Amino acid sequence: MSVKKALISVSDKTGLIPFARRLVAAGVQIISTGGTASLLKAEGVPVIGISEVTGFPEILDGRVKTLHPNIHSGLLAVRDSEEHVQQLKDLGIETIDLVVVNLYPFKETIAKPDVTYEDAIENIDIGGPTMLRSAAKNHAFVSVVVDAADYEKVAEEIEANGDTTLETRRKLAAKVFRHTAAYDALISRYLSEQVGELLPESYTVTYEKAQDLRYGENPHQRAAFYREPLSDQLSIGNASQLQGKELSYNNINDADAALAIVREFAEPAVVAIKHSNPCGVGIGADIRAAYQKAYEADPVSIFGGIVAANRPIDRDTALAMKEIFLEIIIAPDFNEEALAVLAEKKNLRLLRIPALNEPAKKVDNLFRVAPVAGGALIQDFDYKQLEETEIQVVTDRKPSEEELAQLKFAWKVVKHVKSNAILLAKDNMTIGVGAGQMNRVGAAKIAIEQAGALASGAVLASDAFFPMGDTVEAAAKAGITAIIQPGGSIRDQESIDACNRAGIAMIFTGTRHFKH
Ligand code: 93A
Repeated sequence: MSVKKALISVSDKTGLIPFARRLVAAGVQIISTGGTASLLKAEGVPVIGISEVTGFPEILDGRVKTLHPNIHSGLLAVRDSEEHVQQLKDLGIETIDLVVVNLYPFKETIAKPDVTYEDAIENIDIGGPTMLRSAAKNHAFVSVVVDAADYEKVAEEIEANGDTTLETRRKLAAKVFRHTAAYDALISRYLSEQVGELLPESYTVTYEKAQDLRYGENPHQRAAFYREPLSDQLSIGNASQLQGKELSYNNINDADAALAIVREFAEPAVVAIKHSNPCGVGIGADIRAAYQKAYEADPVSIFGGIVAANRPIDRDTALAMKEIFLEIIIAPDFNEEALAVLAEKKNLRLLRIPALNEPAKKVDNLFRVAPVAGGALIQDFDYKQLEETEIQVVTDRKPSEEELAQLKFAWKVVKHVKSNAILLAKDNMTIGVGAGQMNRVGAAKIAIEQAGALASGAVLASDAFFPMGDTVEAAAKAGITAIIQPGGSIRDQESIDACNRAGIAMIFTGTRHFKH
């Protein structure tokens, strides 16, 4: 078998001309549709217009160009079936051996901020996927190229042997069905969203591979990083790496945790993460001051950590960061001097996410997917922020202005600590974090012990209510002066009484922030 006829119909014409020239030089005849044919002709590549093959004009503004039995019979005929070959002969239809198609840019269209519904619909390709699927089904005989990255290999094989190998055709066919499945997934998702069905009976998001990873959480686990096609700008999938080693699985997971926290803040903030929990968070008048707080919060745990900042990194901040071993620094930008300072640390990964400069927006159609064996749990991201009207003082004493500021700061961070979570804060920095404990008072003890002498005069945040009075008693003993928690336990009164006895001011938020 050899490739005699190719059908080329592409929206993205990148790299097409040199590829088409090589096909022609190898003796392949090219059939093509409107815009593609015009381009090929203009470049001096001989083409047969699609209408010559179909005997039918391209009609309905191009909605019907290739949807014709002459095309699909030419693609689907089993070449070693006498019956098929005879049928084609009787009808005067010729076989097509190679299909080169890429589709109307649906994803790019819906990504436009001012896209109209009509525009989106018009960019649903029907004829393209149909040809791709016909050719891919018949890959025993037909080659199908949907990705310009495959032009080179296909041209080489045709030049060398007159045809592609079966192995190549099988790979190309598999790629086609991945591609059309992802294309349809995006269309179904868009249309479902338009009618308010955000979690329909099947959840169809096709992730796109961003990179292979050397391994997963541990070296014996295989892993890759996939990107959500509609991911919001403020996500690790939209980071550009400026220097350093390749990102690992744990790096990406921790970077994601860092971004979730830093986006809570409008003021300059720095977050340090270890094992997906914050070990130090600080806010300040500028990014250097915020980093100092994040560092002093826990100068031991930040070692080998991942740091995210919501302001560009300047020279001073870079010099301070350079002092210790960090895995990653994430920021909206790094100025020239900062880059020069950090360049000395070859392995240190620098990630730029320009959107970190902007206040975080709630994205309605993106969900957090948590795998469980046999499926996935899908829920909203926890974007809930505390409203002034939700604050309810439940103790005799009201928090002072400074206590209230610290309570709000602590509340923004505790939400991102694995449950059960207790967090202590003072002077715009975290000073003790108790994460992932099976009982709440245990988390409090860890946070208090870490804070040491600093616990006295600090505030405490709890991600969920106190089931009994023991946590407040531990806090009182350590000298905590104010507490923020959701409230809602049947034994809330025990905790309130304990606060009143110790002169602690406590506020309820009415919102729980479990995170697992
Ligand atoms: O409107 S369509 O769904 N109807 C068709 O019959 C058809 N045939 C090819 N879209 C169709 N195509 C698509 O047109 C291809 O998938 C490709 O993306 C595009 C190329 O059009 P042109 O050659 O006119 O630039």
